[in-house]
Amino acid sequence: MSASAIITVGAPMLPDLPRYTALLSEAIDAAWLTNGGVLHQRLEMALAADLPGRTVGLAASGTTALMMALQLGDLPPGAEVITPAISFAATAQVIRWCGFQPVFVDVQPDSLNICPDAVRAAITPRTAAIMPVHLLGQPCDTDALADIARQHRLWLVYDAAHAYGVTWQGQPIGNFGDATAFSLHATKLLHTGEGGYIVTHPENGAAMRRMRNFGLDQGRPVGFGINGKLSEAQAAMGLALLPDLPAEIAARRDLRRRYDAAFATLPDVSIQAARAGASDNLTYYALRLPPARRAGLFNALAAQHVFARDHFPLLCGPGTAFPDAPVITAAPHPIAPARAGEVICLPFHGRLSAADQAKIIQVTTGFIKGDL
Ligand code: T4K
Repeated sequence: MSASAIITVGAPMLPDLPRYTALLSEAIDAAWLTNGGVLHQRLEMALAADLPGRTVGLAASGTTALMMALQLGDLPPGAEVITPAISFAATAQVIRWCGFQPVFVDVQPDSLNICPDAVRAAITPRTAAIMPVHLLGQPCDTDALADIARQHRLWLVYDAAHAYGVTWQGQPIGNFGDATAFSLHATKLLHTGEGGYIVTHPENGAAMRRMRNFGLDQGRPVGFGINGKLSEAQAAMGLALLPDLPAEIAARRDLRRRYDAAFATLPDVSIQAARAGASDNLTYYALRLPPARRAGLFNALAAQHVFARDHFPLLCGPGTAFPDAPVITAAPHPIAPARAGEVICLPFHGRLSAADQAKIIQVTTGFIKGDL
């Protein structure tokens, strides 16, 4: 089978090579490769342009961005951090790497985002922060979470790894909470290969910049830090891609429209669509169907060399990195364990051809209708 016969779930935007190499040449000519060079500054300014009133800080990855966003809260060692039971592995691992205790709570059945009632049920005297995830780019219940954080004096840091470009209630998604961490990994809509960024209040800006550079201030270690810096080569990738972003967005909107039209009336299948008040997530295209059917669909697609994915499992319980942690819920029974098995992400990227999408639609509808 040739490589071109394989249809992958994602494919990164690729830069125009002359534009990319011209940017790389700037760094090489300046003999300045990292530690806040001019390309880094330019990309930071470009990202900040959509976020007036907030400070933006690039980071080496979405994971380091999330670590720093959490550490900016100055939480006591061993503090409990409440987070949803469904996400990518990084969310809970960040909490553990920072020396805190993840407390997994239930999700809402429609969005699979953290359930505010479950958050309330999980609060103890040791709780110091809430780390919700805008899963699949769908905004969380930000008003309820802000109320809880205010009432209990908790640090509210959003994992927005999937939410580049998303708006909610007319505002950029980075405007919510004390800090928000985005991923700029190659699998995301806008990317720098590896990379990420933090959005926070301007008063946290100096601490954030110090933290990502080993806690140094004028060369002296005055605070807690890490090497969380994004290099000039990474910044060059982001800058080179920005002019092509509108075309990538337009292509993904077309793909989404065609998928939605094909799947709208299928029995037993729901489209993980944007919440009312939110813009479309253009990072992933996800369907939900009963777990046993989902496994069958994975196999039916794989038989045709189409590789769908489920990146967002249950993070706690047997067989996970947190085997003894329960899912705390305010419902009679936890929702997350059953619902985590429902999501399937279909191939979704700007170079997916109409013919390949037609094949994915044909296999999916054929399987659901029982023709395959
Ligand atoms: N929080 C949440 C909720 C997250 O989902 C993530 C990351 C993070 C935090 C942490 O952000 P980062 O530290 O990663 O910035 C991917 C990504 O590595 C990861 O960023 C992402 N979430 C996660 C959901 O997915 P894999 O293991 O699925 O990637 P991989 O290599 O299987 O690639 C996926 C598809 O993309 C394949 O079809 C192949 C294609 N691909 C991939 C790469 C890297 C390409 O065609 N070219 C490429 O260069 O993890």
